[in-house]
Amino acid sequence: MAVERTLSIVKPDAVGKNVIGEIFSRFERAGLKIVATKMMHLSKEKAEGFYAEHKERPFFGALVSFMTSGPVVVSVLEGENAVIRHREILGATDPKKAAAGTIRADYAVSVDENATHGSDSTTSAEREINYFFSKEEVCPRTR
Ligand code: DAT
Ligand code: MG
Repeated sequence: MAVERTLSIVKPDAVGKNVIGEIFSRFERAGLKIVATKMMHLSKEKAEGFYAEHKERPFFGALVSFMTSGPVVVSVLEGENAVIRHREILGATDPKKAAAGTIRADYAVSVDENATHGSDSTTSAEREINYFFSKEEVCPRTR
């Protein structure tokens, strides 16, 4: 088992539902540690750059418009196998397919507005963490 870091986003729909703390609690109960976090309202350019891998997809415009519709909470989580464990807690991309008890099953209503983002690999995680956070903003636990 390896200690990993992953990027987590509470998307505008979940911030609007006022469940930031509930979502953080689920990460903490699973043993994932928040080592960086901030609230921000993404610009169109910032959202487009983050989702650049999807720019040819038909839903890209709607995705960018959703991600800029309200503030988000961007965090770095650290823990054993953090990338896959975080994605398990989020559930499937489409909330209709998400397992009971996952964040997307409980808080998302559609694939377009699905409450949360989680990096899909350690390679993506490194790019995504560096996209939002400077080295100084990530705070390893010292106690
Ligand atoms: P994930 O967020 O689970 O990593 P993804 O990387 O395939 O999923 O897609 C990024 C986001 O784009 C996803 O969270 C919601 C949106 N999306 C994906 N597929 C979609 C679809 N078929 N219709 C509308 N939005 C979609
Ligand atoms: Mg993805």
